[in-house]
Amino acid sequence: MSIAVQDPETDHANADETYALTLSDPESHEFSLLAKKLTTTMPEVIDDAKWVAAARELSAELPLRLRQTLRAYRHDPGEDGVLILRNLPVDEGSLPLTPTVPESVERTATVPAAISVLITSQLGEIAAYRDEKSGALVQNVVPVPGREESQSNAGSTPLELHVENAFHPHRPDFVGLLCLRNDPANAAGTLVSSIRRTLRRLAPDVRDVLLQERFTTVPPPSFHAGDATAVHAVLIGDPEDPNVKVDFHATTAVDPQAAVALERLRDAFIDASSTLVLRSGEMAFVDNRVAIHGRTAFTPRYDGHDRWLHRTFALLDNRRTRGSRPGNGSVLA
Ligand SMILES: O=C(O)CCC(=O)C(=O)O
Ligand SMILES: [Fe+2]
Repeated sequence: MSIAVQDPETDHANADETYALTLSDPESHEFSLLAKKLTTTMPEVIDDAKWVAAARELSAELPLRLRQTLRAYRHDPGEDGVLILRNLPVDEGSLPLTPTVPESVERTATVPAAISVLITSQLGEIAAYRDEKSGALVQNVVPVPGREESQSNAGSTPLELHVENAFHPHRPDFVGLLCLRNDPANAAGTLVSSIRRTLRRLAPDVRDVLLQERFTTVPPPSFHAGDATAVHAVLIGDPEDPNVKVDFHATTAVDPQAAVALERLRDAFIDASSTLVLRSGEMAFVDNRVAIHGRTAFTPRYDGHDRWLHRTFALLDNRRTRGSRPGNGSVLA
C-alpha cells in the first residue's frame, strides 16, 4: 500500500488512499506568477518546441509541495491511480466562452494552458498524437453539438470506462484533466476506477483469462487513423499487481469465454468506481496503466458556459518513444 499525501480539506471518499494536494493561497499565487511568465515566453504558442522547452525548465520552479507530490505519485500511483490537485490559479471569471467546435484545441499560451503544461511537464514528457486532435499538446474537453452520443470526450451521454488510447503501442502513462469550468448543473463527473481496487473482486479463473492474449482493441473515434491491435492480454505484468489495457467501447474478446471475463471485469470496475466532479481550478491525473476512466452523462446548453477541461498526456521515458516521434518532437505518429 502506498503512502498517500494527506489533504485536510479533501472531500474525497478515499482521502487516505488517493493522492491529493490543495495548494495554499501563497502557493497558488506563486504558481500563477510562473504560469504568467510562461504565457509571455516567445513564441507564445503552445506546440512550438522552444515554448515546450521553456515550460519544461520552468516546471522545476513549481511550488515544492507540488513537485514532491508529483514525484511520489509517479513513483507509485496508490490504490486509485489518481492524483487530485486543487486551488490551481485558474480565474474562472476571466475565461472566454467555452468552445463548441469539434476537435477544439488550445494553441495560445493562456494561463490555464500554461498550468496544464507546467504540471504535466514536471510529471513526465508531455506528448500528443498526430492522428488525434491535430497533435495539439493541450486539448479542450468540451461538449459538441451533434456529438452527444459519441463515445468521445465531445459527447454528453455516458462515456464508457477506458484506458486512454488503449490500442496505441505508446499509450499515455498519465492523462491530465484540468477543470476550467464545471458544467452548471454539476452533473458531469469523471468516472475513475483502478485495477488495484478491482483485482480482488475477480474470480481466479476470470483473472487467468484476462492475463491471456484473447482480446483486440481498435482506435477510439477521436483517432483519424490507426489499426486494431494484435491479440493482447487485458491484464499485463505481475498477476498480483498488473497493468490494465482495456477500453470497454473498443476492446473485443476473441472467444466466448474471454467475452464473459471482459464483462466480469467491466462489472467489477463499475462497482469499484468513483466519480470526480471537478471544479474550476482542480486537476485530476489518472495513471493510465493502473486506472481507467470515463464520464457520467450531463446536459450541455451550448451557451458558452458548458463544462470545459484541458486535457494533456504525459509519457515516461522519452527514449522509449523516440522511434514514434518524428524530429524528436512531442507528437507521436
Ligand atoms: O470528460 C471527462 O471527464 C473525461 C473524458 C475523457 O475520457 C478524456 O478526455 O479522455
Ligand atoms: Fe479518456
